[in-house]
Amino acid sequence: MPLPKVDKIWMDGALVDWDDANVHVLTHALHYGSGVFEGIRAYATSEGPAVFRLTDHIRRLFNSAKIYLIEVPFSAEQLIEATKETVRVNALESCYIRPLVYLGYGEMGLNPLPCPVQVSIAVWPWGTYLGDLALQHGVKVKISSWQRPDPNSMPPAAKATGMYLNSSMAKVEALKAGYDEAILMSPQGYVSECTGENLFIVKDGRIITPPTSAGALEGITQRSIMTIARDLGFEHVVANILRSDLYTAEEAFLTGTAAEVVPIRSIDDRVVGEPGPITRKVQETFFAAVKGEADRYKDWLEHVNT
Ligand code: PPE
Repeated sequence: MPLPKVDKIWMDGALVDWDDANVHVLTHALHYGSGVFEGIRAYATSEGPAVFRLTDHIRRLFNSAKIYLIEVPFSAEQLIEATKETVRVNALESCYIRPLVYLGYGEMGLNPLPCPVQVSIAVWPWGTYLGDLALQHGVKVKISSWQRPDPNSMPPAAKATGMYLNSSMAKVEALKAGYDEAILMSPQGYVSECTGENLFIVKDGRIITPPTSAGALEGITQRSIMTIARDLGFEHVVANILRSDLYTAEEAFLTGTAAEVVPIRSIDDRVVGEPGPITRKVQETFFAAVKGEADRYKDWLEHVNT
């Protein structure tokens, strides 16, 4: 589906027209994947558009940059304000938000330190990432032949642009084999996560999600789901999961900003089935939270008009 255009994109401190938000072909990040980014969503609420956990996302962006020794030429407060401004000027009630910090044009070669650091924030309307049917009835997933990189090869904790070649290969492999999504394992043989989502299973009534040490990104949706699980009184734990645990899970779902909360209906053709009661309950609570319909989670919403 082509990207729906909006009016303005924030680039290095200024709002520019969508069609003018371009870079030179010798931009370092195009050649070496030297960038870090975030995926954030703003939702329509009764008090206008609100960005879900914006401060947490910007904090993770700075941590990703720190891991790669990229000095962001703006403060977190400036990027938070710039994000809100970009949503506001485009008059969007709800949207996806893509802040990107990347090494720009001016130097080539593998030493990134002399490169200029550039920052952009784009927003666009983005509906359900895996489709409406997926949200209701779940997706078919396949364990990938591709693994997540070892944390000493490429740190999965940093949301770096180059890292996503790994995810893309797993995604394409799964799609070509007739599945919707892939699960990647860690080099140590534990379940890591999906291509752009964290993974949860339910076993013996307990909600389990893998740790960062198994190659998963510290997901902000994942963390929100753990809080929701706690508040709903469900037993929940961050722990290593084996491939066989996936095959015998009572329920399974994936979480991410783009994907939101999506049930899994089968894993490598082992049927999990229609979404179970725990999946339904956390999914329903998550959607109430992001829309500002759950008082308990109002702190997660950062309104763009205030
Ligand atoms: N793991 C990976 C590898 C990942 O990329 C994401 C987000 C997550 C887990 C979930 O994290 P969080 O969004 O904080 O709950 N993936 C972003 C990019 C997806 C894309 O297609 O691009 C996202 O969901 O915005």
